[in-house]
Amino acid sequence: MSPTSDDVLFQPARLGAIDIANRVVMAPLTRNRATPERVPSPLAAEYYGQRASAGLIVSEATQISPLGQGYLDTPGIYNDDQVQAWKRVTDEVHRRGGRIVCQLWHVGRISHTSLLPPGEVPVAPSAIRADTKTFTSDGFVPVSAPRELRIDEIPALIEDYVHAARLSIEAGFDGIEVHGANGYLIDQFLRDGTNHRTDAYGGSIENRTRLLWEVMQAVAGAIGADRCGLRLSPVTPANDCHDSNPQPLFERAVERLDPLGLAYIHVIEGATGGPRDNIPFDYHAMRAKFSGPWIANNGYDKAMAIEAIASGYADAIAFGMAYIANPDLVRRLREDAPLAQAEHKTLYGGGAHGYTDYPALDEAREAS
Ligand code: 8OZ
Repeated sequence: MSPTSDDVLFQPARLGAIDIANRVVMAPLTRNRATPERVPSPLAAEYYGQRASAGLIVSEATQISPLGQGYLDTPGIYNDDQVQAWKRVTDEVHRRGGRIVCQLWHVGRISHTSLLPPGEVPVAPSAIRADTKTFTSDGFVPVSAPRELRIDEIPALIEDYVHAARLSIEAGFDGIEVHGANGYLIDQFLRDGTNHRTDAYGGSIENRTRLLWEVMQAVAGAIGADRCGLRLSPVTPANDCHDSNPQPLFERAVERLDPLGLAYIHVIEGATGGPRDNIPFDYHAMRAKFSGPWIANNGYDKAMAIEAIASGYADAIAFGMAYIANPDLVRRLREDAPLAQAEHKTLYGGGAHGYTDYPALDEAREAS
């Protein structure tokens, strides 16, 4: 019996080595509730556990090294305390039948010296300061001027991704997702607005996609390509990043990765968290360059999600904002139940309120 069109969203699938129970993915969501030691919040196990009915959870962006941090109170995955804390999260998600990957993050130039080890400044493909702000202990401040990463520093940078990928597996994650989106370090290398290098990592599309390709090859070699995903955002204006010709750039980026056999590619369509049509881009042409699983994201509702999967374009759909206030989003989508709205002032930072206290449908009905 072939599934009815509604059912396609709730069918199991495989993303590389990761079996998912349905096609609803929880997108990575920065919540700024880590401890001052950059260890995930003690509440994180409950928060992610509440959302374990997602086919796959992508963790909040998690820095691969102290230099990869760009905001206050975001967690890392580069030391043992972090591994132990993440282990509690992955155990709880698995206990509740879910799957979770760790999103590996290096912010590059989107940082401030007050967040970095003493004497360090943010690193970037080129010494071009972003016209944006970040959140520090002094509130929102302009990001610091970055320095150009030297070519002889790139092997150690790649090693930081590998180390974080290995620690992710040690912490019980089902895999990793490299954060190649939203104007952070890898995206800064991809785009000609932020990458003015004249060495093997700048200039041509082959050169600008080199770091991404080397990182993906290295993490795949360390933990298995079928446990490695990647997130990209071809036309987002987030974090002051831009490219003169994104279509061939992103088509080549994914075509180059295709032979690796990655678990999936995850694409933010349009402006992250904003309009889907800010800049014209042919996502189907990009998708055609990659033969593995595809996750689409940004502003999808149930009907759009069903259409994207039923048409064969995507294998799963990631929901970000909806997951803040709807821990049981899968059930709500299945039953066409109303979606709760997230409270904006508790998105970033704070404690349980606005984090672990959004009720599931049954509790919400009992309370009303
Ligand atoms: C919101 C606030 C801070 C960081 C991203 C990791 O845009 C983020 C992020 C989102 O990918």
